Amino acid sequence: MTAARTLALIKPSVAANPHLVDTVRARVRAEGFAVKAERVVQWNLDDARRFYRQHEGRFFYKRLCGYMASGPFVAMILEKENAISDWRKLIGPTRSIAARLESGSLRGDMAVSDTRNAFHGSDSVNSAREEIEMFFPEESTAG
Ligand code: YYY
Ligand code: MG
Repeated sequence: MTAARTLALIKPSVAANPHLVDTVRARVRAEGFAVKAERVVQWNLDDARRFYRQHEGRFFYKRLCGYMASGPFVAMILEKENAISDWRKLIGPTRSIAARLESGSLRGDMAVSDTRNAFHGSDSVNSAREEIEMFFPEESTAG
């Protein structure tokens, strides 16, 4: 089976704590993902609005963008068979209460609210390609 790639973000509330970031990295490797690239990113509000433009108008949009621009976060390319769905399964549900019920999920352990939910994962092959290109243009596999 060919390895697939996804874009993972460790959002600012977790990225602020190096010990937590190390815990996440260890978990990522233990679950069989290879970290192909990693960088620290700081967004302004417009960067956040662009990335989450599909949610413009939703009740949580403003606080989501504020959160994502609140401090540095970690972007990673993760590689593994079924990387997209396996990473989303490992982080767990979007909503924090649901995540807490998924024992072992990273959001269950580290999300503090529906908005400050600690992690992002691409949701499709197309979004993974676009999001990887956005953060790691040198890693592009297009063409
Ligand atoms: O893909 P995922 O991050 O799990 O959820 P989305 O439905 O794409 O929402 C993006 C982002 O928006 C979510 O990670 C937190 C925030 N959000 C929120 O603050 N409150 C909600 N009820 C739903 C989503
Ligand atoms: Mg999403």
